[in-house]
Amino acid sequence: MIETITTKPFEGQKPGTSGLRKKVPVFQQPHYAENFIQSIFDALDGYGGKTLVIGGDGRYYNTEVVQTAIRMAAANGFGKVMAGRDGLLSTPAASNIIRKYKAFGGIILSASHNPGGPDGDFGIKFNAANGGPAPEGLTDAIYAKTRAITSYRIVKGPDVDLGRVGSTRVGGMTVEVIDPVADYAALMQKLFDFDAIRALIRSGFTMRFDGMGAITGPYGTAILEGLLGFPTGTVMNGIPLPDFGGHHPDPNLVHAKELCDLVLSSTGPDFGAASDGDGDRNLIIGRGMYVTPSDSLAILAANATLVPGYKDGLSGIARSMPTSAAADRVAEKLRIACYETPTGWKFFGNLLDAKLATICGEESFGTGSNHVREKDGLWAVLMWLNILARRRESVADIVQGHWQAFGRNYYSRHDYEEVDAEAANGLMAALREKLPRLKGHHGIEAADDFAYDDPVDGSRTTGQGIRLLFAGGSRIVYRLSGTGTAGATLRVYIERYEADASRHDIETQAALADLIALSRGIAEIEERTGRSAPTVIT
Ligand code: VG1
Ligand code: CO
Repeated sequence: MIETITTKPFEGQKPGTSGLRKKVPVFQQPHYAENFIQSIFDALDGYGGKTLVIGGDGRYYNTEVVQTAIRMAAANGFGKVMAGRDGLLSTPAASNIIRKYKAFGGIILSASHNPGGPDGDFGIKFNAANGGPAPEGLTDAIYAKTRAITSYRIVKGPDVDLGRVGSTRVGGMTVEVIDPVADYAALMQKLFDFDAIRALIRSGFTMRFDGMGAITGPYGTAILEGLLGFPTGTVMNGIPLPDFGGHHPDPNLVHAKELCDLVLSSTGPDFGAASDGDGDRNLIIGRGMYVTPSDSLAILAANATLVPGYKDGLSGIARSMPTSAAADRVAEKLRIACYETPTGWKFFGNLLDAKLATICGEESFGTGSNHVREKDGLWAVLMWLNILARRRESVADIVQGHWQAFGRNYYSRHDYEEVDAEAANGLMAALREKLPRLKGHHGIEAADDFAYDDPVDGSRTTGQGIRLLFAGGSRIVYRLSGTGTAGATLRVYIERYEADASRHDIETQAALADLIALSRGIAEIEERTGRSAPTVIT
């Protein structure tokens, strides 16, 4: 039954910010997915007889790779696979299943916020027993295995019926097909005051949730409409589709435009939210008020004790380096630590495991807590709902009140997508070379290439983004994306702190105009990439 198939390494199977992401046709090459999955197993030890969780965001090619991964897990000696029905599991739900059932780890099939479909993107990542993305040491080991692989093991046989909850066997291994939503919904009910949110809804509070044709549709429908009682139709684009209905499942002002237009209008619902392809990102908007992810992190942290799951307070806050310093000000007031990590959720795992941080966030619409080891879109939505239910103020009032108390960190990210990779690398190299000479010019107080020393395991990660730090807390940060699949994406993060409440209502791009111009000039963006403006501004 077990076959050993001879294979040869593929170039470039190096995991990025969050797993291996490539175009679907790349993954469809014979042996391509198999090589990567075998390399994951080859980099691991001691999984014989243990449980592996498998699921994905339902994008095109999901089912095929779920079937392959199940048969390879059987051939490699796992004792059991737990798979979501129809091969579906949101990323935070998968993290929860791994933790709850003490699995050895999980394989999550997703390219997250990247578009799907036959010409879209696909991805594979491994999460460890703590439920979190493989740390760097492990992704490096997986990559090394992909470069040396000579064969993989797979059980031959018919496909597993993934359409029904229940148990079957593949080779010597048990396959348990589980409801993808139930355990996650149970966890949310433990953390949040559903009665308080129900009372808020009865008082006339309205919301819209955009599933973006991706994985959170079923979760949003079950929890928001089913358990909480929001009216049917509150969840839009709620059915997961292999191509996300043609949407780009990235919950931001550009790609969730329909929702944003609706909620930002004066007649819109009180509250709007969206999630991404695999359910780990969140967009939060109130009537007439878009909440930046950096502000959202700070506000959730400042109000966390209103929520049952966090009533005893936070041990610490962690944010990725490019995320604004709004959360730092909250941590300071709460007299707790604030950690600054490189981009990517894998860097939060150690802090959460060691109980150094309770809430974490990234400027890229990612927020989460110690309840799982991934960022969690619906969790953030429920945090907001619970806080709104307790405070009974509008989103706009809560945000403005927060700025008044802490000051406002004007913040924006400018993405230059799919630029020529050589030009982008040249731009970063030139910036790096310039670093020692920048101090003292344009008000720059310090300039460096961010490096992180993990306080738990002592590992050091270098080259995580060029930072220009100005007097008064302003910053410009440059880094190249590690999740794209075509060319290079240059991300420029711009931030300015404003303490004076009478200057908190300036339009963001206008408030940052000087720094934006400087960000383009110092890095010679137009000269080097031919781009006079970013493709996406969030
Ligand atoms: C982007 C974001 C980063 C996030 C990562 C994965 O990475 O900037 O903050 O953790 O996506 O999110 P990059 O390297 O392209 O900047 V997801 O929802 O795509 O798993
Ligand atoms: Co995602």
